[in-house]
Amino acid sequence: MVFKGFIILLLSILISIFDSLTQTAQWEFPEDFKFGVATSAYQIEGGWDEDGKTTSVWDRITHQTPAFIADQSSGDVACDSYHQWERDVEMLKELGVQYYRFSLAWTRILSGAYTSTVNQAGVKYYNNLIDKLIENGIEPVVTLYHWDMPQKISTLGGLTNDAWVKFFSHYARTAFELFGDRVKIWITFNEPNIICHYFNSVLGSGQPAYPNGVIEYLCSYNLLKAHAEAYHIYNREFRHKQGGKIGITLNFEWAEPATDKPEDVEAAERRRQFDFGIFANPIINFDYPKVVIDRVAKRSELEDFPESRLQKFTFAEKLNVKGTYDFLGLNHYTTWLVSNGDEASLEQSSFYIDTKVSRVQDDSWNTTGAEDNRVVPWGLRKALNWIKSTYGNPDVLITECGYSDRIGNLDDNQRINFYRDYLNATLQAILEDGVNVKAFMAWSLMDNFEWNQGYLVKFGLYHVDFNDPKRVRTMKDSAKYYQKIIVTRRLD
Ligand code: PNW
Repeated sequence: MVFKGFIILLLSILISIFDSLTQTAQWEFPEDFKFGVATSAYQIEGGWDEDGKTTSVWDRITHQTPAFIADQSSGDVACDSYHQWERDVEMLKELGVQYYRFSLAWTRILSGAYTSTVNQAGVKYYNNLIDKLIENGIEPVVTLYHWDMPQKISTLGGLTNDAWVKFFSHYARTAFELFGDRVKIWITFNEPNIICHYFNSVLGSGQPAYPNGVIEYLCSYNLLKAHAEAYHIYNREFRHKQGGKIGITLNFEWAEPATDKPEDVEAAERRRQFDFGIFANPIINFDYPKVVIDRVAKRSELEDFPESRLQKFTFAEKLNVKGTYDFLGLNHYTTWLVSNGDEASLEQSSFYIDTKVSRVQDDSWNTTGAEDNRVVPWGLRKALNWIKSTYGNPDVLITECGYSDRIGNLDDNQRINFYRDYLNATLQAILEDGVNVKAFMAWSLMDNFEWNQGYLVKFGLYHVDFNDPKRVRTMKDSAKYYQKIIVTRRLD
């Protein structure tokens, strides 16, 4: 009897040890999951007119209209990565990341009035960087367009001119030719919705910076066509010999219904479709989302437009855009509570007015140190689940996620908490919900030029001393934390 009891006790102890072992083994990032960090050319490189680089819209706006930038600064020098790139690779090595996402400056690689000539010095810069990354076992994830449009192309109307498709295709093909032997993950555009809906003067169309419900859709249409063209070029001319992957990065702030009322639930879904679906649906499913088509048509009619302001695809174009992705890039920062909005005055017309929602953030959610984006980790999990169910569970690379502050302190505990919670949400989405998330890239490797916030808002895992001509970089505590997660592949 005693012996039997002993055996049972022993067995149950063994079972519970086995259980806890397998459970902890399971609560880890899957073997093929990659950790990385992200940056973009204009935000870090500097060297704005060196070695044959031509002017981009960001060079133009920072020089011509400094008031557009909160601290009247520019990316002329930024983190000086044009000269300090070896230090950047050292940091990546120190972090232990598998991926480094950066963008190419179109104006560094192609020169001439309409960017038809290869600029060897610019090519050499990226060759050096890419070679060094590979030498150190870090895979380059390369964005072709992270907002630094050649100024000349902007004066033609940028993305509102369909010649954009030709300019961009030429640039994309050149990049595949030059770097595709080593770069295996390509991203055509960073955040089309920001490009077309927010700063259209600087980023998209070359038109004045006011929301415009005609320009925004024209920009989206040409952007999707250019994306598809780049994808097909890769497919036809490069994939068989280079064997890489190509996708697009969309920005998605989760839209949570503010109440259970059907009109708010509907409004939240409308917002998701206007923000994300407008680009994801043509690429993954087919055509623009129905709610976008219907709503823009209705509003256009109220505004007395002769037809819908939404730039429609022909059937052939819909087919050509469909399926042009190997993965979906996701940038995620925050979450909003969304409710149904009123029909705005008919004097104005814009994408946001078309969306017909209002949104707020909950006061109980923690603010970031820069007080804009609130910290809502469950929003990331919901966004990932929505992508899974809306688009048939495509492979998702989280290409940006990060925390901002204004102090740039090295003991950045809030940023540590942020990464812990957002990485945990990612892990839940993978392990509990079966979402195909394949990578997480922290924004950003280091403090850098945060667009119209200049150097006031800091996202870095590394601090950068912008008063030092060498732009000395120092590891923050969050970098050490990320380093540890990358080694252990688990959260505490
Ligand atoms: C992303 N918003 O931009 C960009 O890809 C990065 O270049 C940038 O530095 C980073 O986020 C941090 O801001 C966004 O207003 C800009 O919703 C604005 C918004 C979202 C993303």
